Amino acid sequence: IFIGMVAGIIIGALLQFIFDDSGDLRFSIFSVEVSTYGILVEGIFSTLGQIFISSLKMLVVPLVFVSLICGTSSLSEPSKLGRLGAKSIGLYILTTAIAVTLAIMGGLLVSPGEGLNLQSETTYVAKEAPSLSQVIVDMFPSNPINSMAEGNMLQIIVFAVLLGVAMAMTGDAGKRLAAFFEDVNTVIMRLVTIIMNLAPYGVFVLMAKLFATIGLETIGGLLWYFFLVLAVLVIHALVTYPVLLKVFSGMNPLILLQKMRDAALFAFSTSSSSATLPVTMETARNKLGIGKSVSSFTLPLGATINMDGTAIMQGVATVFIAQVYGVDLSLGDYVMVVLTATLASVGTAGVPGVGLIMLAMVLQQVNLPVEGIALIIGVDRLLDMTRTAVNITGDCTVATIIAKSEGDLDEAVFNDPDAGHQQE
Ligand code: DAS
Repeated sequence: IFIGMVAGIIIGALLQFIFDDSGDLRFSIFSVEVSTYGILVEGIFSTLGQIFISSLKMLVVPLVFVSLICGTSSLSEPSKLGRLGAKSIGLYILTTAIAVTLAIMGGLLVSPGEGLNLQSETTYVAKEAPSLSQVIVDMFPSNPINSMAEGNMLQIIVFAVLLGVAMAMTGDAGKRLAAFFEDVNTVIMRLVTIIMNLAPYGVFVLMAKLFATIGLETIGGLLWYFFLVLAVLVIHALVTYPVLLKVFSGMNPLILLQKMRDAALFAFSTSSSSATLPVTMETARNKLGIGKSVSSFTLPLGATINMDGTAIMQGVATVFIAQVYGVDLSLGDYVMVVLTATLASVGTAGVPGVGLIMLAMVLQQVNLPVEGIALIIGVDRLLDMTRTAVNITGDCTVATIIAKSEGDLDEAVFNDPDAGHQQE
């Protein structure tokens, strides 16, 4: 993907150099009958780029619907849903909501997309902010099939969770259906992998078109966006988590961060919370002293529904894209972004690049141009690696807090700097 990005930037910049803004050759070396620029940039790059973006959007509804059904139907056995479930889900939602709020505040403070005023193919008017009670009423679908057809993600999420809970409470029939959805989920995740394998080519054409048509000031905005996401990720990992750990468990945050190093590096290199889960579990048990009953429940749950890093990217990206396209989002819209990004991270499986697919959903929900993803997709891989490391750090922080509150934390192991190394 990185090579695709660099190649796209080079080709795009070359095209910008050879052709002027109206698409004519800057130097009349030879008379070109059909404008190469038109065929290349408006034709091939634009078409292929739109196909790639559409294929990302294509996955949103099935991915969220099925992965949430699988998540809730396996989760909501009454035994599991007890205190542990309530604490885990409560803390995961809390940390993710803090993450998105930090991201939006950062975006409004730094305003990375200010003054870039790109025109999107269709004009976007931010819809008037619905009242909070209306937002809650609108979350419940009167026609779930219509919600899917419209891509109304909050309604799809609510329907999937209710269906999952009902399945878990319907004995054999529910178990058969859950097994069916597990298979569908496996196939859809394969489809996600296939699409993400096309990402290098998709990123190439998107970046080539972008850099052939945008001005230097937008590149500046892109760099602001990139470093702002990194900054909020670092703040969330080094401030929010340590404060929450200290306040809710009294344990030493520096020890946790130091012990998370290996797992965080693994997450960084794989960009996948799910792939990192075995390492996260080993770190939790052998280095942090978190008992089996808590770690075996909260960490798999966290790898699936707790993605603070992803929510941070989505918060900053939404503000950036709104600014770039000159759309003024209202406070109600930002509340909707917090809600959707938090719920989106619930429906996001921990695989590379899936946070970007969910971003399409957040943008749709606040009526922003989804093609704005083309602006940031080129730098997303490096951000994905960093936010995945933040995602699993959040999982371990919450697991430590819950283990302490459940009396399932071996503090001697937690405070022993060499714990867990003996086994290696
Ligand atoms: N890479 C995802 C994860 O595994 C997060 C993302 O795509 O944002 O956590």
